[in-house]
Amino acid sequence: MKFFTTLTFASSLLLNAVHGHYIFQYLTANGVKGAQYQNIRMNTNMNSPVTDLASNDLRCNVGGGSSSGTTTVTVAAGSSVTFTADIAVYHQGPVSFYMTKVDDATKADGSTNWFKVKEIGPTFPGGTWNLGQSYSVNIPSCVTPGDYLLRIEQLAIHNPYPAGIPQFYISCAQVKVTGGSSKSFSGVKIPGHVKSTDPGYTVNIYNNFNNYTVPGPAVSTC
Ligand SMILES: *[C@@H]1O[C@H](CO)[C@@H](O)[C@H](O)[C@H]1NC(C)=O
Ligand SMILES: [Cu+2]
Repeated sequence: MKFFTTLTFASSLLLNAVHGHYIFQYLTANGVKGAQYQNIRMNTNMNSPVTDLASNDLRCNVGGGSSSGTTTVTVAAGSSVTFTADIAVYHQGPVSFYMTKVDDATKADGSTNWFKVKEIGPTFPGGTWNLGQSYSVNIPSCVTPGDYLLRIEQLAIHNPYPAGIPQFYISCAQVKVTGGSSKSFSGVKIPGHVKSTDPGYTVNIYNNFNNYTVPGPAVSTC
């Protein structure tokens, strides 16, 4: 058993090194695509995913707990922003977007409450996932103006669970929202937003896959 564990670990390290995982590195806001990591916090874990459901790295990826040179981009409430990865997403799974209201996006560590603003699940029949290189989200039109961390999460299902542990591919953008209204959403803490018992986390997507609930809280709407 020990042998197999070690072997599996070693081969997954090898796999991570060999196949290039996708990292969301670019943010398009106001119709302008920013430079690499200009408005997205840089990670320090190469292209490895986060898999520990209790880790603070689930907030903004490993190394993304501080801004380290990333600047904050001003965006209007209601406008569309897009995250673009270096290569297209190829592991099947849902995409979610979260926001957290902060005093200063360049200083925030993501320990404040996060609310979900959009989720992209599979389409049925067939259970087809939206795999792409760019994913867009509208900043809700009703949010309180000010600084936010805006987070994308792609949860790569690795069946069968629990031998295959889902992988989180995460990036956080720093935005300053203008306009809007005065709505504030209660939100949830990260880590803690996804549980190891969530059907959308443990599901086998190759066997009787007829419905799917994206993990995390319900989408907050205006
Ligand atoms: C599919 O629906 C059933 C019945 O409501 C539910 O028990 C199950 O957890 C759902 N599966 C997923 C993956 O969301
Ligand atoms: Cu992989």
